[in-house]
Amino acid sequence: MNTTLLEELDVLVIGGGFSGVYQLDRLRTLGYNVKIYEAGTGLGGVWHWNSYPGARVDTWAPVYQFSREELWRDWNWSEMYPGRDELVRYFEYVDEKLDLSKDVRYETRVLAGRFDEETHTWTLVSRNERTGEEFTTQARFVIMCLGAGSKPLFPNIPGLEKFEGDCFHTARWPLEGYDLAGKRVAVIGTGASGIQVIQEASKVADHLTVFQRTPNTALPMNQRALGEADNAEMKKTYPERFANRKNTWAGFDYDFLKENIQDLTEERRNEILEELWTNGGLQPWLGGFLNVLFDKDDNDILYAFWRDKTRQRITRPELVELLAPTEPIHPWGVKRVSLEQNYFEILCRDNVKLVDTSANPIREVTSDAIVTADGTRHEVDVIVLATGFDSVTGGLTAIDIRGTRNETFEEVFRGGSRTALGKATVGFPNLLYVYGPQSPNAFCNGPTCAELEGEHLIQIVEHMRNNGYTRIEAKPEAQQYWGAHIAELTSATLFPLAKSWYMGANVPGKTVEMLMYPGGLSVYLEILEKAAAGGYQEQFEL
Ligand code: N01
Repeated sequence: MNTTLLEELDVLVIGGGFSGVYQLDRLRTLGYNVKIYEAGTGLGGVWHWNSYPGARVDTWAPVYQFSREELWRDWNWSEMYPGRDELVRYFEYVDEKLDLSKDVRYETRVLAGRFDEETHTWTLVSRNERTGEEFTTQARFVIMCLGAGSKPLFPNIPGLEKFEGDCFHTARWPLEGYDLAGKRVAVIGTGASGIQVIQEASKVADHLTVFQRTPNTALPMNQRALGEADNAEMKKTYPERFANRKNTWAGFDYDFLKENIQDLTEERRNEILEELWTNGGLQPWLGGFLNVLFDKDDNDILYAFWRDKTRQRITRPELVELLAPTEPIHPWGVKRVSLEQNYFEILCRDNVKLVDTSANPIREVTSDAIVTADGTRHEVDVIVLATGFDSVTGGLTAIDIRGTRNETFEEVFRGGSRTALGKATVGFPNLLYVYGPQSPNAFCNGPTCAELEGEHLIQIVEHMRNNGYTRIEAKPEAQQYWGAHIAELTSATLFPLAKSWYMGANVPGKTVEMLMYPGGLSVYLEILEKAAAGGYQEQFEL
């Protein structure tokens, strides 16, 4: 830590997405000396980095924004599911309204941190990404606002480095843009990012080869353009939508239905499902039947409904079993459900070829082709790696932060993530998470958690200040309880039956475990409230 001390802060917030912005604004208003360090050149978090063609949000606009009236009163959305560029503009608008940038250090990547037991402060080393210069910061608190997808996952495919064309991960797409027009494009991966980039690439590419390992049980987005009148109408509903979020499982303006799918007649069940499909978006999932996530028979009913609806759209017979198999590969809805716009029709186009890598894996990449196990050479100009992230924990384990036991997160999380309440980890005093491991995280709409969970974090910091405490650390017994509680909740669900990033199963060598708190946002908030009422004595050493 022999670099120049640049500044001393009460709070250092790492990451400038929804969570980081909320923390900066609120803490600053409360009189803390606080800054965001952000590796990118702008605010927005994933929306800054994921600039691939077609990137857009799967949450509908009314609840994909901050709830403060001052921020939504004059802001109009142009689409129900806004695209990445519009979301970047939204962050610029919020920045201007709240005058955030004066307290943000952009292009600043935090590399390392050490805790001083005498002063109860963190000393952190950061690098200016443009100049390469490194400097030191001291902060009483470090608040991690790293999101679920800050560390891209690059596949370990032999020869990938020998490819002489262009190759981009969706989360590291050139910010200045890249034109796929007229090119032979390969997309590896069919998750949320893959689907979106495939949809756009198919419109302009000379030829598109899609490498699919697992079919995506995607739902129709039902995108629609929004005019001024639509926005004016929507704004009348915002206060109620925002107020409802805290009572829901996933932080949306709707929640699971009360009925069990099996208790309904086939006619009634289909009526409800048809209505959910018409509403579009994620409603058939997070506004549908909760039991589907617990009961295999219930799940099979929903899968069959999805399969039959989807099959009607697949015009190439040889693709039917690959895209919407007779039997599900995994239960429906326990791997992230994506939203699509004509995705299934697009895969049937003449300029698109689907390669099933579960049966015919990628063997290697050469200078100009992707070669599959059967020896076929798929010659391409561009490879798009839509292969996802080392999700939820990847941001933390990438930083050389060592706590009181001189261990990094990479070391501490080797056997699985460990936190008390999804807020802090033993051995890392004064380091707190919003949207961290073992919190609702990816099970919660981002802006909702940024505000509602974020507010609890601010309460913790306020509790410290009001009581003159200078050190807070997770208690080992609280951490053990929280991990066991999450494991117990998870074991009652069907989530372990999918090889998904929710379970850390997408990263070779990563412990397979539920990375989020799966009890739902409303219950999580109640638990945090109870902890606050008890002065956090059970959860933290103060
Ligand atoms: O990543 P993913 P993502 N060889 O992990 C495949 C959010 N998000 O970037 O399923 C071959 O979901 C992998 O195959 P399989 C959202 O929460 C939101 O798409 O593991 N294939 C899979 O198909 C989302 O869930 C939005 O068998 C390989 C794909 O790559 C999360 O981010 C938009 C492979 C990875 O899918 C992550 O989504 C975008 C290999 N070696 C993202 N490695 C919106 O809100 C991986 N795959 C719209």
